[in-house]
Amino acid sequence: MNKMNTNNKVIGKLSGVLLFYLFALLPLSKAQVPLLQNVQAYEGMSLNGDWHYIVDVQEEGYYDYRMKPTRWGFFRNAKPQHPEDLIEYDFDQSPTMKIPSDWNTQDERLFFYEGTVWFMRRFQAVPMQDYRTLLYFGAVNYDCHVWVNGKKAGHHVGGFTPFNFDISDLLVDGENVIIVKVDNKRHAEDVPTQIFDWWNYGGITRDVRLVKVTPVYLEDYDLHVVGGSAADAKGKTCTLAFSARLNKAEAGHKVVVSIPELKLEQPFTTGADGTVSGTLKVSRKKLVLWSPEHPKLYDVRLSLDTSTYADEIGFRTIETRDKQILLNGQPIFLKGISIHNEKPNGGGRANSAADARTLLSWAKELGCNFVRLAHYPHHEEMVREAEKMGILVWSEIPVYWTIDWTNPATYENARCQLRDMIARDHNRANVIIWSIANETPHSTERDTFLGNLAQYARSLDDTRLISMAMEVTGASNYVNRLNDNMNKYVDVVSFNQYVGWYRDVNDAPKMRWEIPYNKPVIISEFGGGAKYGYHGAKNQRWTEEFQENLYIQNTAMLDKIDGLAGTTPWILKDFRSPRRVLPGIQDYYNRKGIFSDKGEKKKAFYVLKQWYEGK
Ligand code: GCB
Repeated sequence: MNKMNTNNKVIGKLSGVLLFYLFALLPLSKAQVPLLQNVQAYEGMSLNGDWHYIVDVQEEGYYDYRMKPTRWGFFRNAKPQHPEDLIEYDFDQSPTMKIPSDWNTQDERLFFYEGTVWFMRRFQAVPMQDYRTLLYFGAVNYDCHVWVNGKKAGHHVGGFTPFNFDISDLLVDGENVIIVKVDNKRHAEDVPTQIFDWWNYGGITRDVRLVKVTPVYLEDYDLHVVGGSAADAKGKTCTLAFSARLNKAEAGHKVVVSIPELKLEQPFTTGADGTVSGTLKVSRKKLVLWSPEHPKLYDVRLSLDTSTYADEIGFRTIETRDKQILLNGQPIFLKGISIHNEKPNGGGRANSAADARTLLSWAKELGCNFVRLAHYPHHEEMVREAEKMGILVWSEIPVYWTIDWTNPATYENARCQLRDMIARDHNRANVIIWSIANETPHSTERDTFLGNLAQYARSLDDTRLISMAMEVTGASNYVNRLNDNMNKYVDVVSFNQYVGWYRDVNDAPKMRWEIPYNKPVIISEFGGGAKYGYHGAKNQRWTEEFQENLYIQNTAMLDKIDGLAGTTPWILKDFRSPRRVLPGIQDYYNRKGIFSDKGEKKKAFYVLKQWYEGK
């Protein structure tokens, strides 16, 4: 090869890189639209099923050389047009994976993989003049780019919240191709950041759907019972507050909300900003409130102009009074358990209503009326199934440990995850707590970041409680004092403590807890590890007896905490974590479950169950 040729090659390569960067920087699409409320109510088409995939360790698929030799980016789904054409990929010849799923448990080569995988599937579409089409993803972990027929539909960051793109203008009559590039590499500025104690399951982990909407549609609505009116037993009438927002700021659209069982129906007309709000009155005697004992849901119909959509909505109030949590005006002790969104039998991301039912039925068997869905928003079915089963929910965003507090992009990322968690679930009666963080080391920067997040959460939803899992610092050896500047932002002070695991179990009887705030207290984590079926003395680490004794000591200790309003021990079942490497015991599982990864009960289960029976 002479010098000239070499230079040409370099120039060719440089312009390829330039094209790539231009491509990456240009805002090619503004198709992401605010999350559609209650997507399940809409007609559409599931895109779950077999998707072809290509593992792309070096981000080759992003390069898009428009010169010979042709090296088309994967998002074009290019095919050789002539015998001499060089295209070095082929989705149709690549293997398939079931979606939704995590790639780590679908292909054993990808068990530890963190990087990029490209997915492709085809579907048939007919153009619908009077409708628009949204492409909805329940969640994709972590960073994803989406193309429809070679054109960019959008980009989304964050592994656990839903998002939708309006792809109407990208569709063609007949066969269409969707390509999704998913990258789950960790970065210091991400949410969560680089180190976390759960498996970084990559992929299109939740449902994918095409959703048919009218050009003007109900982007969001909210219906809830107004605080005091339901909680006050003497009141004769309850007030239901209703609000809704269209996707367009258009006046004169008719929105009707009706609850046939209560014989309620009320029309509203949108103002120039495309919103409506108002109240409905219902007799207090007639309204059955949602509670764990009676998880009553009403069929609710919402119509916009000539289309009607169905939802099921429960009504309850949640508030605090001094150190108590009041559900429907009555004090409640939250008998909870923390849960990761992992499949009940073995590992892998849980991704169905059936998974949710199994996990929640274990919590029920334990006597729970509450679950902490840690450390990120779980599958929507976890919340919906829990609502049907009478289980209250703490829902959380993955602001976990040491986030990049001073980075504006990190804050924006956390803010969007919080926004979309609330957007998805704010009509679910069982969700009572939005949690904004877990175990975040104190600093002024962290206080600013979290203070802003807390205020933002409250501005979106002031009908629920705000909390976060804090850390307690030892004032002396046996005195633990909660001293967190975030106390003024939260309604419930919650903290994690690991007496018996990260410190000696014999300390438990001597421990004192000082919580100098007049707010209810939730112990958001306590626990320790045990390998199911491993038995021995109670001072032998990893035995079921060790964990059992830890639960006996801890429950006795926690009973002495003034204002204790609930606990969510760590954790329902053993879960996969790359931090947990001890061979023969952990084998990449965090063993703090009171169930094994396969659903077998450990001895600690019975201690907790008995404690909850007494509550
Ligand atoms: C914690 C974390 C949780 C961990 C747990 C543990 O404090 O919040 O994510 O898994 O401790 O097992 O150490």
